[in-house]
Amino acid sequence: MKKKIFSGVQPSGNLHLGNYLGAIKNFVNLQNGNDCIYCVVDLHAITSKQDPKLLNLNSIETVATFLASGLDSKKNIIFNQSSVSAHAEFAWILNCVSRVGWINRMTQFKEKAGTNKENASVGLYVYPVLMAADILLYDASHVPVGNDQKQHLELTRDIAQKFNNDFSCEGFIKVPEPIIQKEFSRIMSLKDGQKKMSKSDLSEQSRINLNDDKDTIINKIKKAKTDSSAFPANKEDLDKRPEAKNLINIYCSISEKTIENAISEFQGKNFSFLKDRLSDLIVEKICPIGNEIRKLLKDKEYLLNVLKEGNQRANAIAQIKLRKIYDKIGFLNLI
Ligand code: AQP
Repeated sequence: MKKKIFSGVQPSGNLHLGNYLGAIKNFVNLQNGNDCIYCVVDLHAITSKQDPKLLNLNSIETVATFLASGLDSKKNIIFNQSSVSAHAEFAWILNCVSRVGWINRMTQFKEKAGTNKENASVGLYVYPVLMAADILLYDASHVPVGNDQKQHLELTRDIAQKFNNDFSCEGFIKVPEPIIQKEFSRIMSLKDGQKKMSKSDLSEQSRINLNDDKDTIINKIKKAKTDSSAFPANKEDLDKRPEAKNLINIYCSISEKTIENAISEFQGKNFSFLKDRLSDLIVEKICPIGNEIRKLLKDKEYLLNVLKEGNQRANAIAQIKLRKIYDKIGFLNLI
């Protein structure tokens, strides 16, 4: 049966290998045979401070990355969140449905706010509610995300169910299912195997950007952190060694090999052998995407038109749902 897919990516910096392997690769596979909506979630991006000029450029580059990775703008709706006002309007309603205790449990807020929680934006705190609004507005049946978003998806389901209970409208807000890859769904920093690869990490060496050139990729993998022990002998040994595990995970995710196969392939060899093979593989997979991103960015008009068309299509769906939501709540629906 056709799935209704919704997912988004923040234009908060260069997209990286983690975004690709954890999310975008999945978006591309899902576009065949399903109704897919992919959003440049710029409202989410401003939960952390953004330079306005960079935010503008990053939004355009995110669309270029979607297309360069293989998404088809005719098959899918590709749009930017701030151009469809229903997202912010529905998020307010869901802020009133959600419970503070639920939001307090979100671990991503704790990680991102760090030790200075008092200084984090209120937007960062209620970010998962906006994410719920994004998904529920389109009656999405499935949401492909990286493992780091699993908790937010569970919250989205709770919010959907509470809305239906509060307004006695069972089934009106569709309760979505997550699509999370079973393996390799969390790609870690190249500098710290316990920290996820992230756009906002201050160290460029911590991630492979999708627009990195061949030499940069080779250099980053060469400098990626490993440990001084011999190559892991088995899966149990690998599990105790986060940096080695991350490099093998990336290798397996791209080559679509199993961990067991990779361990036997590299057994008895040193890490530089794995790093050479891994660089070759990443260059082969990622450089064509980077080249295509650079080519697409030469025609910004085209990229803006992709968004404009997507915005219209998304807005048409979102407005109909929002009016129905207003009716359920008892707002005077005078527009
Ligand atoms: N390291 C990762 N491994 C696997 N999946 C990942 N995703 C992000 N990082 C990894 C997945 O990519 C999709 C888009 O993510 P996002 O840009 O909307 O937000 P994020 O998860 O906050 O990504 P970053 O890179 O960490 O951004 P910043 O630093 O700006 O906060 C999501 O499906 C996510 O799961």
